[in-house]
Amino acid sequence: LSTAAEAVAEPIKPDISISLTKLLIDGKFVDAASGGPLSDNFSISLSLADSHVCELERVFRGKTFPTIDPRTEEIIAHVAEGDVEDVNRAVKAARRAFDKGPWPKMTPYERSKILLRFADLIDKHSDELATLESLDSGKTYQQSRYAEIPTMARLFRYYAGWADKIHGLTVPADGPHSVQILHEPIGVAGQIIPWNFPLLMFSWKVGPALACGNTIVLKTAEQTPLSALLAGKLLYEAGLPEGVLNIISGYGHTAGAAISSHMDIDKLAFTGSTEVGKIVSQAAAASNLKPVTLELGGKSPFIIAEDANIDHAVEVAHFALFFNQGQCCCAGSRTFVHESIYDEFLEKAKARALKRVVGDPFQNGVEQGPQVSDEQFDKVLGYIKIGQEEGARLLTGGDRFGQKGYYIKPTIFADVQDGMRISREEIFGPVQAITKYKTLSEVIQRANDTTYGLAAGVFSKNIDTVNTLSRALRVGTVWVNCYDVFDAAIPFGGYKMSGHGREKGIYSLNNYLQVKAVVTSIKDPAW
Ligand code: TXE
Repeated sequence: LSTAAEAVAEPIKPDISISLTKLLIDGKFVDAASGGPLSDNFSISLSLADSHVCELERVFRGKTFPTIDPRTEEIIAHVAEGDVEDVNRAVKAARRAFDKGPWPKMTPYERSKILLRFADLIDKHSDELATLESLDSGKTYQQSRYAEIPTMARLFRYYAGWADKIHGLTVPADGPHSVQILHEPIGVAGQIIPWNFPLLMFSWKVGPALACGNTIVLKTAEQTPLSALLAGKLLYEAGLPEGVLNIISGYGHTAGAAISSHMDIDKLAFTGSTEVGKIVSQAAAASNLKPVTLELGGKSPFIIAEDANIDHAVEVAHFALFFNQGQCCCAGSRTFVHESIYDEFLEKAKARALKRVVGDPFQNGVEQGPQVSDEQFDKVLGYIKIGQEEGARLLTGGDRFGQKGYYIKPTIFADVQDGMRISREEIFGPVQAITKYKTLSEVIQRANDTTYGLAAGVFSKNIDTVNTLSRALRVGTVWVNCYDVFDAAIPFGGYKMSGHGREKGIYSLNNYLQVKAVVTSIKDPAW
């Protein structure tokens, strides 16, 4: 395995057949509503070849769209394409499942048991889930199978634990009143997720919503529709009542817009670009003012102080940026290195990037697969060009890797200036931007000089440096001498234009609960 070209010339054939491609509405897999039904004997009467029948079925039985293997640029499968009418069907099912139950009215213990059974099924089907995840997104199979799928199961066990521990308060109010504060599920949740972590984003959103007793209409990203359909099937196998979770594959401007503007959806949770975050917020406000939580982009600083262990810092800074092909909202995409260690850091960072193994994500030992899509591939290469034109120093990489597939060489720019676009805008690819700083107050000011505020990394052994930075940085997560440590119990979310609200942990429950005050007059306060 020396080049991606070699790997892609003979891409590894994962051992899976794609059987789930329809929309999951009301507990059943169904075609998209668009297009008329094809009469059962239509193909027979015309004596068409099989391939033509398939083609006609696509045209007449309901809209579909292709999902692409980013290793080969070829179609993996045609997937039902949900649109407004399908979202309406899904909302109707979710509404009924919420209003009539049994889900919100079930005992919390029963809900908890279903989530636990689901976690067991995730473990049981982890090979299949990981294969679909990697095939559709291009992330390495090792990462899917041994990090993300176990984390998914862990998240559902965490939320199963919450299901029977959500309760309100009693308040000692003035006057002869008994006051109960009830925490109730919010209703039908609309959830729109991206393609960089399809199953983890599914889990961060579906886990708390179900634990709190809500029903859901979830739209997956058009680039990665496959794995969530299997997850949905497994949830129903675990005992989820019909209609509680509905999954719509489809595009943002159609199905996504229908969700964010729906009058009968009570809450919207979105992860994606800041640009679309604004659009869905406007749609939510303009329709029924549904509350919105947003997890958007970032331009996270990774600060390496003069006393840091350089080898460790190089490795973690590399991981912070290149993990998942650089497609992480919290990627450490502005690396600030103290001037006293700058040259040594650059040399070692370059050596590490050159060692990074790029290739077929199903090959053992590969660290970096292809970008998810042609659009992202073009976007990242576009930013590499911009960086060169702006005068940043290209240390390594800078080009595609191989001739086929959306592979990009691990790329490093040094001497990046704060005003450059590669220092201000989200690249979302394997492009590390390194810059030099002198003083703590200078780096605090520069690190905070961004419209984003998702995360930061701090590398230092000096407790004063660590305390000063971790308090001064205007971000939702600070990782100190580590990066990308995710745990079900740790809240995640952004300051500024990285969004609002928190996912995971106890804070995520608030997104899916209403607070009701019940004030009861006490007839005889004499006691
Ligand atoms: O995001 P979009 P894209 C950033 C990253 C990336 C850029 C563009 O910088 O390069 O965004 O990626 C749905 N109404 N992030 O174009 O469009 C869409 O179908 C309702 C950061 O893929 O925001 C998908 O399900 N929904 C991010 C989801 O929004 C709409 C992860 C995200 O897609 C919609 C992904 C509309 N009008 C990209 N338009 C992160 N925070 O992790 C699109 N969608």
